[in-house]
Amino acid sequence: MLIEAVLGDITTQDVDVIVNAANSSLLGGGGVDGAIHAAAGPGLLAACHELRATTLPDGLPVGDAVVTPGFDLTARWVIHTVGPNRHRGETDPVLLSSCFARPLELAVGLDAASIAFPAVSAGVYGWAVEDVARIAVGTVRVWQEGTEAGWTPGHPRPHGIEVVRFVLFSQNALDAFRSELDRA
Ligand code: AR6
Repeated sequence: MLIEAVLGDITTQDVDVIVNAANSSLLGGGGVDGAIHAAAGPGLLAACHELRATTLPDGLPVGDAVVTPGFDLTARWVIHTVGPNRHRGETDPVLLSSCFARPLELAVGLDAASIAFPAVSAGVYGWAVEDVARIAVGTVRVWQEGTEAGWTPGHPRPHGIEVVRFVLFSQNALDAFRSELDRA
């Protein structure tokens, strides 16, 4: 499984799944959330309204994740997660770690081979991008080790994920993720 970091716009990534840094309402916002809704078209907002009307009447809890189709995006699926908001005192790294682990679990259930993440909580929600990078890269590595424990090549793979891509919107964020990836 390749774990990589690139500079770019997550909405144009040619991957099976992109992850959205949403809010609990799931009904849109600014930042990467606004960009994903704009690129996916109105079907995405309608799907989010449907989730709120059915399985998520109180919204999506912080650290959890939910799947919708990708509509007009190249990505087949969007996995929406809600990062912890430092401005509301949500400083527990376990909550942020869950924003990377839960989408990976859901992506396995979708038979996805590739998934792209933004720097969840590093914008409006006020986390330092260095902290997000450390938690994100650490979580993906721990998830991979746990999932592949006991697997020997030649036997069926425990998951189909081949590429985990962090898509960063600034050079500063890219540097933070690359420096974590360079750590052995
Ligand atoms: N592609 C990749 N990364 C992006 C893009 C893009 N097109 N646009 C912004 N980023 P934020 P949060 C980066 O604020 O901190 C929304 O209003 C951005 O530079 O989008 O989790 C939601 O509705 C930053 O590094 O998400 C919530 O209310 C990172 O994505 C709230 O913001 C995350 O910034 C969530 O705040």
